[in-house]
Amino acid sequence: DTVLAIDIGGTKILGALVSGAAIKEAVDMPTPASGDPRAWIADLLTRAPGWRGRFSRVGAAVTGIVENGRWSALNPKTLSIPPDYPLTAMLAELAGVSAIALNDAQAAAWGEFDLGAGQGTRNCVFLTISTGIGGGVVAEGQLLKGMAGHFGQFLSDIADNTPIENRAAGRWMAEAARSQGHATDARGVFKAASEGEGWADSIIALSAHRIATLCANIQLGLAPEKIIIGGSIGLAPGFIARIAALFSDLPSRQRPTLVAAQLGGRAGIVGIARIALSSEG
Ligand code: ADP
Ligand code: BMX
Repeated sequence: DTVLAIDIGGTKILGALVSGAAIKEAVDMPTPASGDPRAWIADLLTRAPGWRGRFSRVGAAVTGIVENGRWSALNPKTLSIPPDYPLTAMLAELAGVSAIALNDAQAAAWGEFDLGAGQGTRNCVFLTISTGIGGGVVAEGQLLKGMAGHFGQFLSDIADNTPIENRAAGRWMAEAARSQGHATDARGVFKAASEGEGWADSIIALSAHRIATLCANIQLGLAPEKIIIGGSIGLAPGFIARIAALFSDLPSRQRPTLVAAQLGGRAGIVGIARIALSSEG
């Protein structure tokens, strides 16, 4: 059975035909900053004209929260979504088959648990370091859904009401660069750091420090066997090692084990396709 799998992030949208664990074909486009998600998906499908009739279900892994098929943003800075958006109904109508949808990091957690770096564990956490920071939890072999795992929304102080992702993820890196007179995105910050720019290295160091703190706290809360790191920033060369280096003073039983997502940027696509075909889908 083949699934049309779609991953809508704050920066990019991926579409793929997935059969089992195999991605047969894939297309991508930047995520529009505003407008109707229906037009985004219609645009994506025009980039894959030969796909119609080749899939039996649609599965969407999306940034934000999905409840009863309706989609909303928790943090509109990561992606602004029309409130209470009827996502599965729109997908089913455009694709002509039934649709399911789940949070992007939850879907990716399942993909990695089932077919990637989480294989062989019973308890693992997936963290995407991307436009924002998303999380998914597999506990005793079960994926936790709903609000569970929204680690990017962790607050350092209830009074200032600012989620950690607004001080560590891709959108923040671009803002931090701009505030120092460098008009670039997070990718540009990594490039500048690799060329020896101290301002860029400082931004990455601060992000790594905050994410290390987050991981240490996740370890205390859930004791996962592994914390699997994905997202384009999480998977940027050297970033995981930089976070892990900050754990050296922790007692060994409190120290997180960080590993890179084996499915890379495709964890969400693969995970949602598996879920779409499973009985619970
Ligand atoms: P999404 O948030 O849409 O799921 P990504 O996982 O690609 O997408 O994360 C997007 C963020 O990653 C953006 O802030 C972008 O600037 C940054 N980024 C993209 N490519 C790279 C790269 N090669 N190195 C570092 N950062 C990157
Ligand atoms: C935010 C939140 C999460 C999402 C995470 C990663 C929104 C729109 N999104 O914390 O639901 O999992 O970002 O999203 O509130 P990404 O776009 O960075 O992959």
